[in-house]
Amino acid sequence: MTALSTFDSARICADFPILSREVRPGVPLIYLDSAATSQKPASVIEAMNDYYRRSNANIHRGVHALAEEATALYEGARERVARFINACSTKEVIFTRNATEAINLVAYSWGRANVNAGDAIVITEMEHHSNLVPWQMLAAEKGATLEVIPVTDDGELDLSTFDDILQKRPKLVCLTHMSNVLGTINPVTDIAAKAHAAGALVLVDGAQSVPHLPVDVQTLGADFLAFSGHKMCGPTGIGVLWARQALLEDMPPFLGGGDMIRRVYLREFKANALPHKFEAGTPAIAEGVGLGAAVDYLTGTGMAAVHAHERQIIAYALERLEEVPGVTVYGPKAERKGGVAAFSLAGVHPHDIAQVLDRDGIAVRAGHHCAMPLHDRYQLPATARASFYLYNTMGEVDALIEGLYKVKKMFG
Ligand code: C6P
Repeated sequence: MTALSTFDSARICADFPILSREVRPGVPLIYLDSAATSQKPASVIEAMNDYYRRSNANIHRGVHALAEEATALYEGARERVARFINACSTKEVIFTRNATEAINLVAYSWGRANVNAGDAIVITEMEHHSNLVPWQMLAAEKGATLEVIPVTDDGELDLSTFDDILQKRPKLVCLTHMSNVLGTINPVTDIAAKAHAAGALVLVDGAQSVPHLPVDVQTLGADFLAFSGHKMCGPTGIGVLWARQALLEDMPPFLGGGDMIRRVYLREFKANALPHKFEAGTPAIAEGVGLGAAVDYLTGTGMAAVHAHERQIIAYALERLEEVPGVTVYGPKAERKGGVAAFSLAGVHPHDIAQVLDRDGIAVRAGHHCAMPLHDRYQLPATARASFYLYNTMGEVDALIEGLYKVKKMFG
């Protein structure tokens, strides 16, 4: 493997102002923490800046010029997101605060209307807490049970038990498209086909997949897909729930208030049409505009190219990490995962690894990455994690490896 990529990383890097900063004088930033949140291109920052400088107004309410302009910008972002994931209609794109809120929306609205005592909900051992806790809360409230798909030693879903689990006729199967720790890309389409044949719906946590690979909801097989703007070059404070229109039509509203109603009487209300039925109150307008610009940026770059670049980076990163004595990388081989490498270094706490790397401006995350049950599975209190995106280079992988040799030297 050579340290070469076909991607024009220099051009991409130049689009992200933060990537040219020094963390401390003389120490340039090497940002390897995009699974936590991605950096933002200038076009996103400028779109939000322009919105506040030129068009700021509340949306869906006023008839004045600014209100119409702001509404068009926000709804234009919804159209971009719908195209990006190939949704059938903008009615299927609900803006939320983040992936977490999108999953909670399903748990509260669909879950409380459809899950009853004794029903089963399927989760997996590799889920982020956002795709565990809402189902734990729902199951506790309703007296439902949680069935768990385990994870193999190699960091893949162990589907040998799935047929038995489906015998219990679960109402819903919840799984991540890509693990934020192992990087595993799960075979969602196959799992969804089996789940549907057994009468279950499928919720996919796309927080780590939608930013990194082409995702087409018409072929994915999911019924619900949740993702966050801030991990896909967009701002914090905006996320997306995509769901099949027929499901959303049947679901009761989640939050009540302005904008989600068609008519309010003193003692009752009539809900608004989709997608507004699920968007109560003044939304994150500037953030919506920023997400629209982020989608334009990713579309312009090409999601297939982003994915291909990350495949090259992760293959090179795994090869180089494995060279370092004492390093263990968790998760499957490069061809079965996205750009995430969680690892440990024998005898060194992950927080110490992260702190020493930070001296050289290398940002990695250390901890349980909001996936405690997965860390329990491997009997690990924590891991260090390097995660890559379109702006990372092979040279940055080399810097990470050099940094790890320094960590080893320091901790003997
Ligand atoms: N993972 C990480 O460092 P929110 O916080 O709602 O934007 O995203 C939640 C979430 C859901 N699912 C997966 C697979 C995720 O990775 C995340 C966020 C970050 O891994 C922050 S904990």
